[in-house]
Amino acid sequence: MKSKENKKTKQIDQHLVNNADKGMTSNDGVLIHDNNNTLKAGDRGPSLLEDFIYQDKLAHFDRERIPERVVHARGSGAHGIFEATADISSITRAKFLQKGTVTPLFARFSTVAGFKGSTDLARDVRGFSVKFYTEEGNYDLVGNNIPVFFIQDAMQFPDVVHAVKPEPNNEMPQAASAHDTFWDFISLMPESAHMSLWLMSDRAIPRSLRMMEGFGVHTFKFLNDQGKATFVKFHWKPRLGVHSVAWQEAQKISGYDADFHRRDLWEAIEKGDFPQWDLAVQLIPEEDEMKFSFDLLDPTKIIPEELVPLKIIGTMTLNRNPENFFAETEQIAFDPGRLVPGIDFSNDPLLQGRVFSYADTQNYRLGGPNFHELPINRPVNGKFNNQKDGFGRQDILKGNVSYFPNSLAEGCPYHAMLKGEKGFESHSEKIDAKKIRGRSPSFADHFTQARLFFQSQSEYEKEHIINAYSFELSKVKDLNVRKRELAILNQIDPNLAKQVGVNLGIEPPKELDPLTLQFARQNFEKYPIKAPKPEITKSSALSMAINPEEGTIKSRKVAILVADGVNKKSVDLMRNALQKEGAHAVLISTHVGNLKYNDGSEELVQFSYLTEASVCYDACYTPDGDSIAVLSQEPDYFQFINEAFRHCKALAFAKGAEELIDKSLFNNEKKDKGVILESQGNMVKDFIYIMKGHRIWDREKARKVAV
Ligand code: HDE
Repeated sequence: MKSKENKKTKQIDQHLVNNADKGMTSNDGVLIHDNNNTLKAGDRGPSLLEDFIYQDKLAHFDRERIPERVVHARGSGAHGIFEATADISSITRAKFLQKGTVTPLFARFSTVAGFKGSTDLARDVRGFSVKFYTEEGNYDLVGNNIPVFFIQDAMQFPDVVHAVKPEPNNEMPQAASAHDTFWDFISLMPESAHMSLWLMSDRAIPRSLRMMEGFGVHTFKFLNDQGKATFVKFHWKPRLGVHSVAWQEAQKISGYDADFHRRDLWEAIEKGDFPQWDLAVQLIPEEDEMKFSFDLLDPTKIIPEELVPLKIIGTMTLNRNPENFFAETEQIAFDPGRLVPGIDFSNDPLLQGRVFSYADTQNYRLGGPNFHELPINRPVNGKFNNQKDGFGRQDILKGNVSYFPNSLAEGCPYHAMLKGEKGFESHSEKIDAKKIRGRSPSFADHFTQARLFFQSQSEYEKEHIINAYSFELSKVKDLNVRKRELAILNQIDPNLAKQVGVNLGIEPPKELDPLTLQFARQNFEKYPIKAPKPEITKSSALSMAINPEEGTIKSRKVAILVADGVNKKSVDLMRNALQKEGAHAVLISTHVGNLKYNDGSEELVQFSYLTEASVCYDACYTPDGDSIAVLSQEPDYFQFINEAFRHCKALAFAKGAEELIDKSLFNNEKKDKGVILESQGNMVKDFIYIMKGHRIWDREKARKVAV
């Protein structure tokens, strides 16, 4: 598709139903006279079995639910496009990746562990799935926001999922890894050490789905026209940068707005702040497969960007919200096992296992083999084969032929090879091996990259990781589990183990626990091994720390804290400046409805201190005016600014509002660089600059305020 026309949304639109001006009908199109009352034998008599209108309504209602996804049940999605921007024609023949091609897509972001109705702000991995509706069929890149995985072999997937999900006896806790079974499993599985560090980092509590990276995780293969393979890793880089919230904030957001991420994505698209990511690849020539100190096929390893730089090959833009959550976001069926020509699997044993599981789960979840025909799943180039029948079949196959070879239908649908066309072909890789049920010894180094990750973090990020392990392991009741995990942390970084140990009141064991060793030795004859020397010990790409000079406040939400009598000029000064930067100012007052300005004008306000909390905003500003007398008596106002301070956000105060700081819990912190006073410089400019740095994390270190 070269033009900007979106074939997918056009296809979807054919299925839209609009009830406007329509009389209500039964499912068979019969106009309904009364949809409030069942048919009865007299006013006070029993209901009659012949009431087909009632049965039609209730029978459908009784079947409204389908099984939620066994993992990644909670998700939010949107339509968009992908525009290929680089010439990689010598590397892959995939048409949608050829420079200038525009392809419609649907993206779904998810948490892993929680049920469908759980909070968005759980500490968790985020799914990052993209279905490209290409001219050569659907291609699904089903990734995560963390580039490595807990396990190396698909056989253990049900185990890791059972361990993290709510415990089977009491179904607790919901959407949380901070419990015994998860850490029991992790502490027996040293291969999960690397991913557990990412999970304990701020990556696991994103500020927004629009502000997280995505990774294909596995190594895949690109194939060119000649069938030559190149290994490839996929990365999605958000144009808005990679940002998190603070852990305490995450917990509070879960109470104030459990849909925080879903709402943020929805509102951004509605406002025209279309989220964008660049798609980047790391390309590794086939000959270099064995060149690294780690195995490319091991999904617990990254390829540091310093070893293989990223090459940007296109951009994804999400520009349309679904019309209907169930029909689109819920019924979309992702499957990393379906490829288009020019892309192939590697032999990563986790990826190989995924190839089976996804189609299998869709067959169950979506009720049979015709889920490909649901509008959201249909390829835009059509599907033509001899598969037929099954529950919910929609396509109506013409003619009497549904087999191949045939002559009665002139050999159609034909095989590409018979017409000299090129369809999907797998890489003709030579394999000469014995069948074994086991693991490659090259997968046995579990700590070097975990260490690389930890050592690449800034000081505040390390602190957050220490706090996260301390939080999670404190929630574990079994003391042996705590100790066993501490022994793993000690292998990664003694200082990490020591500090977590202080919080748990345990001295970190020097050696891995005998049980951990026993299970690891089931997979690796020699364990632990002497790790190969890593190419690097620090990688700046692994840290989320940012330089405000490179930051943006585009689409951020800033609370303007007002009350009746507020000075309009003082409000507009900030609001206009924020608007120029693409940020959104939101007025919060003591009541919703009309706000009275000092100049007599009025403005409709939709948010009050009763409904809003600072955790749902990126920064706050207090303009001056007669509102100050009101706010100085308003405990919820002080709660708002105290919390904003605690969560390391920028707070600006107009000159006449500065006195409010004296009543706050940070009244000694007027010199804090994130507390910006109009009387002391260029307030608007300084405020925006500080916001570009996302948070003033060093404020946290000093633990200057407790709320
Ligand atoms: Fe999945 N995974 N997974 N997974 N996964 C599912 O498919 C599975 C893995 C990922 O938005 C399920 O439709 C196995 C890695 C995402 O709809 C299921 C293994 C990565 C989503 C399944 C893995 C992922 C899923 C559940 C180990 C990152 C949500 C419902 C071999 C690269 C997709 C469903 C969406 C969903 C199986 C490991 C990402 C059961 C067996 C590694 C983003 O099929």
